[in-house]
Amino acid sequence: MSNRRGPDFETRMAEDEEIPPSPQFVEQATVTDDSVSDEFEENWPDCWARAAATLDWFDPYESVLPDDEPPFEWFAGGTLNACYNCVDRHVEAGAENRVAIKWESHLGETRTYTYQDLYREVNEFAAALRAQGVEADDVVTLYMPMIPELPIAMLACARIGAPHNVVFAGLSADALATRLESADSVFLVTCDGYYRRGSAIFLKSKADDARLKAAHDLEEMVVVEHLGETEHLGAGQHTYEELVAAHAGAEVAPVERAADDVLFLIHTSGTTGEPKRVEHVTGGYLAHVAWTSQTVLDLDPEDTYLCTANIGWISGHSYVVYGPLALGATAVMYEGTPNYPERDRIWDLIEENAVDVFYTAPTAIRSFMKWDTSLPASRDLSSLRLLGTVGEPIDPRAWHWYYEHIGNGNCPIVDTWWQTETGGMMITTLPGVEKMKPGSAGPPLPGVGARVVDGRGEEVPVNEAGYLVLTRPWPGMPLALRHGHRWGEEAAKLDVDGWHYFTGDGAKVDDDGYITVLGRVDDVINVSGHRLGTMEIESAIVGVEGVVEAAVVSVDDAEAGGIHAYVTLETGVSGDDDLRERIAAHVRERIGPIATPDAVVFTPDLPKTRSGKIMRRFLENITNGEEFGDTSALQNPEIVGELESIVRDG
Ligand code: 6R9
Repeated sequence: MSNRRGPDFETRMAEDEEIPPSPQFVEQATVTDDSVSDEFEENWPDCWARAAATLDWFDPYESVLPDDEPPFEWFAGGTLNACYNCVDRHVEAGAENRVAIKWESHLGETRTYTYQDLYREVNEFAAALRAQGVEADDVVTLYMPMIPELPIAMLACARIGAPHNVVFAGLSADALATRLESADSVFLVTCDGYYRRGSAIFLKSKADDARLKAAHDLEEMVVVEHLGETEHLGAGQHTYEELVAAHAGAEVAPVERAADDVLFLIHTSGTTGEPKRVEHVTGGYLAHVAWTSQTVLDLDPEDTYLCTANIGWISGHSYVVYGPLALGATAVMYEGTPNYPERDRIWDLIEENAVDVFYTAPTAIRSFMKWDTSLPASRDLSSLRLLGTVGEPIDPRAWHWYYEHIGNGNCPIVDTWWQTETGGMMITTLPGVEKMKPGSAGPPLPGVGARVVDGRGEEVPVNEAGYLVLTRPWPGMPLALRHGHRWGEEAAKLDVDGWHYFTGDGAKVDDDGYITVLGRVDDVINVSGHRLGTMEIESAIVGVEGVVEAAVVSVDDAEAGGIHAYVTLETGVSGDDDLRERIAAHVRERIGPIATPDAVVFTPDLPKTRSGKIMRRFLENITNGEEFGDTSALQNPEIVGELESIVRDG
């Protein structure tokens, strides 16, 4: 397998420390009975009824999973509405005054929505969307920053059965246009702009650009006046405020959706140049995220919970919005970044709101470590009961820092492995039952089948690296996998018997069945927790005049992170700083700032196999100053040494 792996690979391979959850935690944990795994094993797939039981169904399902062959129709025959489950039922149960969303702006201004407030505004906006012509199954694209109107719009869509298609606000106009086309979406909700580190970013103008670039025109655009600077509104464009006011007090009955009706679309990076469209369905997805919020995040309705993920990505969909709200908990949401206005922003939010459960990413933890340990120490973080991480492997050093400096040595950490494609958590400890091993995510959740195999599909020996495959269907699986698609290019590489999904990750298993995820082994790279496709970035780079070929690799330095691009040029074109800047600008325009290369290396050639495939592995070795292996399979082995000296000598 490729050695796309973190700098701490060796440490993680050697780690064998075990830490039990504290007795105080176990005493109150939602799941404390270790028979739950056996019960799921003996009673599979019916065990997943426990996840479905976290929801209210209009029509009960007839079968948990009618067949063990595709199509996998989880909770077949059941009908429900995700918005009803996240909002109405809590109001009906008398929790109308409980806070659903507590939002803080980049300047510290707060807005609080009780479940009753959420009910009112979601209904009003649902009525407004209907009046704009949105019907069930019409896709509504949401290009919005971290403002309360984003979850409100998601829930309003869910209420009327219109799948949403959230596009991360940091992506460019081109990226939005591609995603509008991919989703065949003619409705867009956006906002005039937002602040990031004190400066305003004008989103509406990016949305207008995307509108011109997309192959089809938009029918309606709704603009939230967040900066209060909405200039010109064209035909078919309305402000959110005006629409909601026009439907003040409106109520819209939640539309009954079949368990496998689509709840939302989301695009992620795959192994091709195009974004990968993933569709999640109402019943299985919601059951999966509600159940894992309850059992893994240990959330109770009384809890206040902070997840730092942006709603533009899957973590925000599942564990800022749907999971916590389905359980009726209080979600804290903030605009901006953890270091603006100050580097103690997160600790401030935790103290102010007496946050019980905190879920973040290793990249954020590494920044917190770098910033200053005295910052969290100066705050009262004693409300915290459980910590979680997601997005990339966490090295034991960062794990220990998190455990000691944030959790005060008594909050369990759940290191949750999952993906856009899985919808919800798949591999993690159950915090009240299982010991933690820093650096290792843990065993597969009860009911989840995961194996680490070699290229022939054989299970690899304990503690040896192999490919991580999921071997059983799960409720949160997306539409394509339900219907038996193999997500071709990935599945085709492995020869595994029976139904399986290849995750694109490398991993190893220890003798307790704990899985340590080692990182991506396909053409997807993980840069500071952002998932990016090498092909996507390379296609953008070759779009620059004078460029012939490009290959990008990720930098292993966990703190610096980043992307290096190796680029060949047309004869006569000079590789200078001006061209470097044009390349960077073009990537920003095509994808967004997160994909911009940190270094561009001009080279006469790229290392290639005899069949002409670029061997990024050698470029990774060069970038990261590692030994490179056997180059004899290359058609141009001499280029590896040449490139090494180009990089070394700057
Ligand atoms: C939820 C999310 C998925 C990829 C995944 C893997 C990496 C996520 C991880 C982890 C090690 C963990 N990843 N959680 N690696 N330990 N706890 O991040 O979705 O953006 O689709 O990324 O992230 O490489 O394949 P997504």
